[in-house]
Amino acid sequence: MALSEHASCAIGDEVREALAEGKAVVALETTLLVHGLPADEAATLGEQLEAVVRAGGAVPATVGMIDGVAVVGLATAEVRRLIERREQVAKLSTRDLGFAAAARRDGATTVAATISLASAVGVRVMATGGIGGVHLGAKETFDESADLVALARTEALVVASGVKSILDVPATLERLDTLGVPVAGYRTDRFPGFYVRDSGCAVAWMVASPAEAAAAFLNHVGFGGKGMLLANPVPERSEMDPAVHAQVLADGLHDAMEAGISGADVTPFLLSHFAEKTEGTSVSSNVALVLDNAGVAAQVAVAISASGLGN
Ligand code: PSU
Ligand code: MN
Repeated sequence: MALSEHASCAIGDEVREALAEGKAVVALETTLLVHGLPADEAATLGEQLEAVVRAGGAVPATVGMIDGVAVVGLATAEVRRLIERREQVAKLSTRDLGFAAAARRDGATTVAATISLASAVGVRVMATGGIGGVHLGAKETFDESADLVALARTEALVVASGVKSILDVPATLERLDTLGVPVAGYRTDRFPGFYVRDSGCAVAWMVASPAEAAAAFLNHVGFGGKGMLLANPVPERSEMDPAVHAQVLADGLHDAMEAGISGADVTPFLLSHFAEKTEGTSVSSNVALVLDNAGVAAQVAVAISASGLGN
């Protein structure tokens, strides 16, 4: 996708240089920092994520919107501004970009908006915690994250620990199948369940190394495919107790229903419920898994750029 002259998207200097030199770049989203985690954790995590990407040999490109300008490669101070002013910062999915730009808003980008912007400037690898998916009760509400269709139409390899456990995991996998988005387990044949390593669902494909992931993605794109999900489970030592997880989840879903929470507010509501009820354990597994995903994404981006077939 090329951006038209009406859409302004700025590229950070370091990202621009890296792209010109064919160096590996990894896109990072801001919704998880601004609307998914408590502010204290988020500020540190934003910087840690960039450091992990660099340690893996790639250049980080954190994506968001500042005063209506979409930016691929935000400066540290800009990421901080989004985190600090979170109340005024919009959660931007693909449908929101144009309106937020016209209104000169500050915005944090979801996976959908992040891959759309990143791929438009030539960055195809992205890391996050968990992608959005089909919500429980979607049969009545039709609540399915735009992340899924964005993956279907955007050339992007997203490294994530599955989808948040607060979603309907089997339905999400069915939708990805329908949309032609391959899901590969990174060194596992189980689909991860975000805070836990096994969601109870299997994956069709498994890769054992960053090079294998890169080869699968490049071949997928070669056959006309677009997005791909590389599912990397939370590191073992940071996994949440699966029994605690199941209980907190059931309570949270009940509370959300009672409070009449719907649409884009469901994810932030349940994530903060988890943080509160597990006294931060969910936050530390969330942080650990996102960092691990950033490291894997950097290695895959390096393997893709080494292939000479672009970023
Ligand atoms: N993963 C997290 N925390 C988050 C999200 C993902 O660990 O806050 C965000 C991502 O930005 C994802 C979005 O794209 O939630 C999905 O929101 P929705 O279901 O409204 O599309
Ligand atoms: Mn939704």
